Amino acid sequence: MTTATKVALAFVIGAMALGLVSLTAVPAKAASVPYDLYGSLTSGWGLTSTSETNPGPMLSANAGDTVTITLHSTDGLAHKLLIDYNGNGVADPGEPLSAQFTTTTTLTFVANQAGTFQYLCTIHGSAMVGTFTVQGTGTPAPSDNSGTLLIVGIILGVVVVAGVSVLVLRSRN
Ligand SMILES: [Cu+2]
Repeated sequence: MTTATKVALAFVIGAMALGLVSLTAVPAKAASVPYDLYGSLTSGWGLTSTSETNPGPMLSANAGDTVTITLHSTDGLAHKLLIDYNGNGVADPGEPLSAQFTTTTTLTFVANQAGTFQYLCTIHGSAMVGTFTVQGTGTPAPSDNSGTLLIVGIILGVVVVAGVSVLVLRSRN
């Protein structure tokens, strides 16, 4: 094996190692986060029908996750869940808001803002509140782009390694 071949081989092994590193560096795909949330005017919110408190349980997600909250009214009264991003107590455009429900309904939204927020029933206000926390930057790369970014990164790496290898081989002739 010539020295040039050894150098080229070393670069190839290096490129494979870089590829492995870039594989592990790809961020986790956005997850689906399901919750069941039970509510009543006199008891507040709970993850089960028998554990309602006010304030209710802390709900959490990572930025970019799709959150699905299955809502249940345990007192037969009408409720309406709001994730109150700006904390003003009323539903604003862009804030997740469920349909009004007396039995059950489902609220699905993408957790696109990082931070700690209050959730509440817009009908019963401070009698039915809780905390919703979103970890992360709030501007995650779309999950379906990570594969493309990885491939582009590997191609760039191979091109750079090939170029350097050619230069090294030429310098030895
Ligand atoms: Cu309510």
